[in-house]
Amino acid sequence: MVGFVLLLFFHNAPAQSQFDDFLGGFSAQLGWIWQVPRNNPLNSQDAARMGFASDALQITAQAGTLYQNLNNIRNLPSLNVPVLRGAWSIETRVRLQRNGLSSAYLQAGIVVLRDADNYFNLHLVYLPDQNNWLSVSGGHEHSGVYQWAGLSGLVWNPSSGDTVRLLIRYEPDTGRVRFFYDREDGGYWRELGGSPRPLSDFPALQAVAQNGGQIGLYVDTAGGAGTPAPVATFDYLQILSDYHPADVNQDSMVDDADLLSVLFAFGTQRCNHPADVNRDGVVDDADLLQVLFAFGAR
Ligand SMILES: [Ca+2]
Ligand SMILES: [Ca+2]
Ligand SMILES: [Ca+2]
Repeated sequence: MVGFVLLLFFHNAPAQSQFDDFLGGFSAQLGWIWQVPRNNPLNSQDAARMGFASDALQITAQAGTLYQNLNNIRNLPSLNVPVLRGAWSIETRVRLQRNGLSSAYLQAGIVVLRDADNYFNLHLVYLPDQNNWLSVSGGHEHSGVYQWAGLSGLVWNPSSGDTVRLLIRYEPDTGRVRFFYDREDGGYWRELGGSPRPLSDFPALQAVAQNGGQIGLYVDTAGGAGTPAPVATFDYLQILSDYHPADVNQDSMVDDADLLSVLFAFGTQRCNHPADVNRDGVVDDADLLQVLFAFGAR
């Protein structure tokens, strides 16, 4: 019975997770990078203005942005991701302190990118036209042209909380992507106005989902200035995505171990056998071919 339950569990939740709690630094298991293609500098790291609290990544904001052709953002750490599969999701928790900054659309959150001119972001933002109160919104750039994503949350006084959780979640059955935030006021996850949306509404997000790319965290002063500088504090980043179907042993790589798994199970007829890559109830040469064709994929 236990085995049956476990089998069900693994069948229903074949998620490949990238999670970093920022426990005093970046997780060594994850390959964090600072490079942002088409940004100048390519390596965005400015070590003097980033660091770690006991369990959080802190970035002190400075001038520099991905906006339009400016492409000079600093301190944008990201993870390389392969194709996103199944009901993939991206989540973070961020606190944004405005400190001495002048009125500006100061923002911090998740950025999903192919390069500095093709990205999607979901962020916590101060609204200069609304007494610098906070809200949640999104934006995206396609071939260097920035647009508001048409997503909007409630507007609230930052004295009642300057921390949110942000969540992007794909629905494979509908092809739509949904956007949520939790401002930790007891209301839990709220869906943004303008959500859900077809993934194709956001070409850069769709490109990363279908071809792979980078998922990172950012803060942007949006042209504001003043001291002390704003600080963005990221508690964690979590990316969930299904494994490649040919990744039989679910170690995030299609390689000879998966080929051997298919060979050793060759001829087996059983429901939900992991080596039955094409899920037709038998492990045979069709599954072997799928592993071979996917060899090296993540
Ligand atoms: Ca740009
Ligand atoms: Ca594997
Ligand atoms: Ca099969």
